[in-house]
Amino acid sequence: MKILYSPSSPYSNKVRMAAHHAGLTVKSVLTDTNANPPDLIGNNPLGKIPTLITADGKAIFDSRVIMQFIDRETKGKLYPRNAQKRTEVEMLEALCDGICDSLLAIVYEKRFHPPEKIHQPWIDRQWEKVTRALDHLNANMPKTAAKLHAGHFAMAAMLRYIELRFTGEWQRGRPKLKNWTQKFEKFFPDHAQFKL
Ligand SMILES: N[C@@H](CCC(=O)N[C@@H](CS)C(=O)NCC(=O)O)C(=O)O
Repeated sequence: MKILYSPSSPYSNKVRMAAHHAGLTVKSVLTDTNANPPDLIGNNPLGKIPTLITADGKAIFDSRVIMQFIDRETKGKLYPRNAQKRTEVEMLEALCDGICDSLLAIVYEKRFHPPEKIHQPWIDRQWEKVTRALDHLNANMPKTAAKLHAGHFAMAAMLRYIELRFTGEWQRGRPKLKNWTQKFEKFFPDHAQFKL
């Protein structure tokens, strides 16, 4: 089983940390999406990472589908069994992934356009979503203890990504969020393997 990934991809980071935590053995294969490698395009027409390829060659994407797959393969290591708690965890994951979607939209706007074509109102709109969502998270922090779940990995990956691309720009006024990574890392001792 392998995951096509890039170290700076937050969704890849989420699924790789989650697979490790759940005890699923998966090989990570460094993948440059810009080069459209056949292994990626042939398995995922969207050409996006993460893409998981099972031992019998079946492709699984996107990251939320991969997370559910890992959960089933490991008999429920990532999501709570209780329906209401499960929805809460899935919502936390969706929120953190959604923040990453907006951050990536900003990064790609700048990366793939010549300077005169960069549309600042689009960037501002995406950043508004990010700031609203971060404020919401800071006011509604998930309980974090030894039993980690999918939402924790999504949040850890998102915070690593925002710090990588928007260093020092998100912490002000959000002390709980700012201090959360330290707490998470205490319960996920192998975190250093997954630094962005
Ligand atoms: N919703 C997808 C998003 C995946 C995604 O956008 N991945 C980025 C890297 S972080 C990518 O592959 N970008 C290359 C491209 O869009 O061509 C998921 O959760 O897996």
